[in-house]
Amino acid sequence: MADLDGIGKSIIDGDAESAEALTQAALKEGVTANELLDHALVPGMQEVGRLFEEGEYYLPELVASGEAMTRVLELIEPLLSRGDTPRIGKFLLGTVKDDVHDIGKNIVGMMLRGYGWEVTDLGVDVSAEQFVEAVREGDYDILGLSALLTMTQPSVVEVLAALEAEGLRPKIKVMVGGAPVTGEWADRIGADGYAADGPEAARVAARLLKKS
Ligand code: B12
Repeated sequence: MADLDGIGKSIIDGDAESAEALTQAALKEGVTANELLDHALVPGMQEVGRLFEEGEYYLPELVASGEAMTRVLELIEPLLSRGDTPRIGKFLLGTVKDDVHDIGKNIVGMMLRGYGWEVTDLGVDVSAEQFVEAVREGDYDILGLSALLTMTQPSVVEVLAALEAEGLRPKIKVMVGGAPVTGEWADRIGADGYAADGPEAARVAARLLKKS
């Protein structure tokens, strides 16, 4: 029996080695990458967030859990991003300025690749100017902006304003996501779409592509 609870606990404990070993064992037993995400990894990270919020965890624990999660995501990435799927569109992705959270963004990117999107990931702490430059240079269908801090939500608005100012807004659909982001907020700032997780991101992206 795959030890999904054990994997979640290793993430919570920030024990990358145990998380990797248990994940490898689970994959050998036929557990799918999506099962791992839904039943071990994402709940584990949510618990880390709760412990941090309640003052039981501090930054070093957050960092260790983040690293354990990143190592496991690297292991399951090839399973999520199947290379043989036909390309359905081009997706530009990044975490906004002053924000270095990338776990959720990376999951969204992997899932979109799995659903057949060609994904270009600009990384973290990406400025509005960098997004604008990439949109101008490439022929992307959708831009996905990730923000995990209430403090960096204004950076999302800045990207939209910069695209507008450069006359590029009609060229691309914009999707937003991240823990503090809601569908209501996405509507309010004039984004085209919002999604709470990877599978929803793939559904919304497919819908937006049809509209464009
Ligand atoms: C891990 C973590 C870190 C790690 C990040 C490691 C990494 N490589 O990403 C480190 C240690 C670096 C970190 C630092 C900080 N963090 Co932090 N962090 C977290 C934590 C615990 C988990 C985030 C995570 O990975 N979740 C798991 C993934 C799967 O979920 P997700 O990110 O939400 O992504 C999903 C969806 O949101 C969505 N999605 C995400 N992006 C996108 C994009 C698009 C386009 C779409 C469609 C969807 C989408 O799909 C994803 C997949 O399901 C959260 C707690 C939480 N509840 O989120 C705090 C949290 C986000 N951090 C917080 C804080 C305060 C900080 C620091 C300021 C702490 C400090 N004092 O320094 C710094 C800020 C650093 C910076 N400038 O960015 C606060 C933010 C509070 C707020 N409302 O602003 C939180 C909420 C913790 C808390 N409860 O207080 N953090």
